[in-house]
Amino acid sequence: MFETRVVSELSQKEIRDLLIDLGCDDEGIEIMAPKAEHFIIYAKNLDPRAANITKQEFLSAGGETAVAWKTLDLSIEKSEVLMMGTLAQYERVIKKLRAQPFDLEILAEEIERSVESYKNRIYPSDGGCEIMGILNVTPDSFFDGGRYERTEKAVERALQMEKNGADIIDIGGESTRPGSERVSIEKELERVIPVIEDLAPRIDIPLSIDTHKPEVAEEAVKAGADMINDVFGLRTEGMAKKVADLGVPVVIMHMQGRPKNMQENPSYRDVITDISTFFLQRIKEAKDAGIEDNNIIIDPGIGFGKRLEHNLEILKRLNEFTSFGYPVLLGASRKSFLGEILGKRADERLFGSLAVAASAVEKGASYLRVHDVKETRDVIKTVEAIRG
Ligand code: PT1
Repeated sequence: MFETRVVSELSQKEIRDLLIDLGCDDEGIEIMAPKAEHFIIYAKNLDPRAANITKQEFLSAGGETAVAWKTLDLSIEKSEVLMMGTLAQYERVIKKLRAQPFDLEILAEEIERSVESYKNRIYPSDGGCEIMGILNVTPDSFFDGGRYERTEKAVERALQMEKNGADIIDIGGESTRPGSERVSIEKELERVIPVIEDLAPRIDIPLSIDTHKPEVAEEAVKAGADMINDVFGLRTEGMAKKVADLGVPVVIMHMQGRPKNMQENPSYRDVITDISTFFLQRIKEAKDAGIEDNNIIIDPGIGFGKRLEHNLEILKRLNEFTSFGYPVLLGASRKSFLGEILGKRADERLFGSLAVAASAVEKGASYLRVHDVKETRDVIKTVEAIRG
């Protein structure tokens, strides 16, 4: 009897080990290992002539590239392509594209960078996915009472999260849940600054300020915050410049609409492509403003102007965002899409949240923004142990 199994999705190292076990010689391994890895890469904004050349080069290398009918007869201004091939074929095509017109030299470079980033996910500092513990300093039941009491409780909770294994504490003074009203600069400062001032000298992990306002970002960093988490993705007037001046890392999150009305009618052509296009625009603006490449983190913004199907598509294809070469942050903890899947209230969504955490780590997320630090720590440790 034969024994046949599908063996796929292996890294170059795993492929090479398999070939050694099989008894291939060194020369054979060099030739075959790059043929065992496959990629499908999407690119848009190509001149249709460039798209056609790309298709020819892939076909000649034994791969394939899908283009629209309108690309073939040049009746379209810009083309999208879906390139398909083995690593070996990509290497051949990249060499050929370098000598071609219509910006194909640039496409060659971008393909190379995407593959490289996708294969070697970016991790913060010493590797491993990091936990960002959520500290909401907004008036809800937990923080009822006076300002002093509120600060005390918030500090206590942050220190507890540190003990439980958080790597970062994310402090927010303006709720951005669906339907939330805006908060004035003064109100937001009044909520978060005392907490940061009290906490900074007493805690060993970095503090993040969840704000889209340049004024709040500045005061928070002065008070001891180490990074900025911007759910508006640097779109508030003056924010990109402010973050550049402060010289701290920033999370650029995607949101369609504003919290007040973002869930009214979310719509996308393709949710992954649309969010990717948004990231590339925002990253360009961030860099133009003077923000350093290694200070940028991207976040697809689960629940921010997204229907259930959009949130699920993002989670399923989260790995695609790693090809830009920036760490990916995900915030899905206890969110309402879990309520839609499970039919459970926010306080009953722990296991759903942990399932999302496991899946996100597996797909290359570098940071998880969560309420349940202790439980998420175990999930990350376990998934990373399996991945090796
Ligand atoms: C997030 C995030 C955030 N989420 C980042 N910052 C919130 N970087 C606040 C719901 O559908 O994902 N990434 N800051 C909280 N926002 C929401 C949104 C909370 C939607 C709940 C929902 O329930």
